[in-house]
Amino acid sequence: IPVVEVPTKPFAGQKPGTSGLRKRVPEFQQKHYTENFVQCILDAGLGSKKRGSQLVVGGDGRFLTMEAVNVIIKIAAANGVSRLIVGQNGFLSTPALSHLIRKGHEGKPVDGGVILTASHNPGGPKGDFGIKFNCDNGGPAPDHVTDAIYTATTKIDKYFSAEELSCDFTVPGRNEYEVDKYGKFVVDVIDSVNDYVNFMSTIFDFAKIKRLLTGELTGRKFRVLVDSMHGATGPYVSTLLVDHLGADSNDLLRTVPKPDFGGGHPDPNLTYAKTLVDKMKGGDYDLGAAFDGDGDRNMILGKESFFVTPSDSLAVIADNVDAIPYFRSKKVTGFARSMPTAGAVDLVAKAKGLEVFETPTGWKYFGNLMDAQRIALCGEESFGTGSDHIREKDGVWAFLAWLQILAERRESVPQIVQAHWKKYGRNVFTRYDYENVDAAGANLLMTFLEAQFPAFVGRQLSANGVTYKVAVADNFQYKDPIDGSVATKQGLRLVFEDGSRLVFRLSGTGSAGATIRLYVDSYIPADDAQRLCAPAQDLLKPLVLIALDLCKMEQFTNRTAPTVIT
Ligand code: VG1
Ligand code: CO
Repeated sequence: IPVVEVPTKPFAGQKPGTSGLRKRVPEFQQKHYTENFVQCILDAGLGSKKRGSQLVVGGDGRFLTMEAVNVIIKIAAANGVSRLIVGQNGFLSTPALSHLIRKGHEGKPVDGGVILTASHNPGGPKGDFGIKFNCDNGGPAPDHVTDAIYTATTKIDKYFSAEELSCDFTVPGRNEYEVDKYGKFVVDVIDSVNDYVNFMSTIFDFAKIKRLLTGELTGRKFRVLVDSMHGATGPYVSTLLVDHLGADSNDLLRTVPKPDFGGGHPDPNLTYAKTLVDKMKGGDYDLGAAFDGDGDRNMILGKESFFVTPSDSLAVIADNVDAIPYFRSKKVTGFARSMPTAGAVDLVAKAKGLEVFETPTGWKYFGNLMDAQRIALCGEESFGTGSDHIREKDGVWAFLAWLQILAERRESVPQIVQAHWKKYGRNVFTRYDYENVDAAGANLLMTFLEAQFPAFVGRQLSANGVTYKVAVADNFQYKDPIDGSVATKQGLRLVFEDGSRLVFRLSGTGSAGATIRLYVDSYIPADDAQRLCAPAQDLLKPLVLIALDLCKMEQFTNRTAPTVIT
């Protein structure tokens, strides 16, 4: 098969954001657009390891996946990559792909992976597509790598392609080709689900979870309701829950992955997973979960739709690590959370005498800490929870972790969470998202707010008769304790004297316009019986009002209400 050199020109804006390059599908469909980016991933992402490398390729099955896999196969072959491990039909959840990288292939290490997803963003012909490069540790490329990829996209003048190579990756099995210049090129098409399911069986005690679900453990069936939102988790969840754990397949919703997610917005939150929230309210189910498009996010609900904030979910898992066989078999050294995530896990770390780290938003910042074995468990308020079993957040893993804890404790979700608050106090959290606002207005809001920061410190701010005094006002900066790299401008942060916080950020995962995220959290001590279990929106109302007033939200965005409240 000949290798052809195709002349091309740079496209503006191929800059990876919080998690890969995400754009509208038509943008990716421009001639050479996808090819350019893939060539730059291979050159800048792999560097001197490109020739002879092995890569895993797959994604959440969204519109354009098949075309993109074809492009990757042809360009990889023409660049001297020796082998691609491709999920059948190009399908792999993000956590499953991370695992496949770490596992190695037929005894040889894998050098990285390409994930085709725009995660929680809608899909379809007018929706979003995305491409993300992961490194040989299984995790998203760190900033210096994505910066190098971006720089390459601004200079590219040609890419290489084995145009004539055609590979049917709908059928599992080995495909071998002879490529000019490089020789043998292999595409191994693998079952998308098996490896991940087997891996989960080594992390959790399936027999015990099964006894919980079937009722053997407590004398009463434990019912789960799971919403895969037509994203990547469906096949994994069906195999795990029905084939291995004895759940009823009728209790698994939207398990068939669809290129447009059935027209939905595959983001597992209270707004976009409302069907699940409503069904859980009936009280028939003990545990509810929803996952995003690529399967790395999770929302956890208890009976009657008791909402577990992701910040609390992380803390509860941290407090109960001993319930999970995987953690029992290793030394748990520390935990981490992203900066906007409420600090509930910090209190658990303190009680256990472990380290805790506060990182910028995005899973890539946890990688070094996990590789250095400083943390075993981490999470983000954006429905991301995971551990060092892989280097991505893992929705299905989080759900299994909850099941394992529930099997161990034999209490309900609300009982476990409320007991946690009574032990540690409660880190009440809410997030307001203003999606798709005008980008100019959003940028002005941030500039306007930051300009006032120096004057904020020491000031008293009040709303609804409650007053808070500003202790810190800054733009969050993070120095990686492992490699010393520094990430600046990671979010505007106001910390009050009582520890309450307001954080303002612009999203880095959108494809058009801007999304403003306002994060609010406050601590209620364990002995404040009156407020401990009150609704979060009531407890945080004064802080929200202060925040909206300070940033002049309505003036800058013309929005009187957020798109999503968590
Ligand atoms: C969002 C979340 C962040 C998460 C990222 C990727 O980023 O806030 O916590 O890591 O999405 O998640 P941003 O920049 O839009 O706030 V996923 O499931 O979309 O890969
Ligand atoms: Co995701």
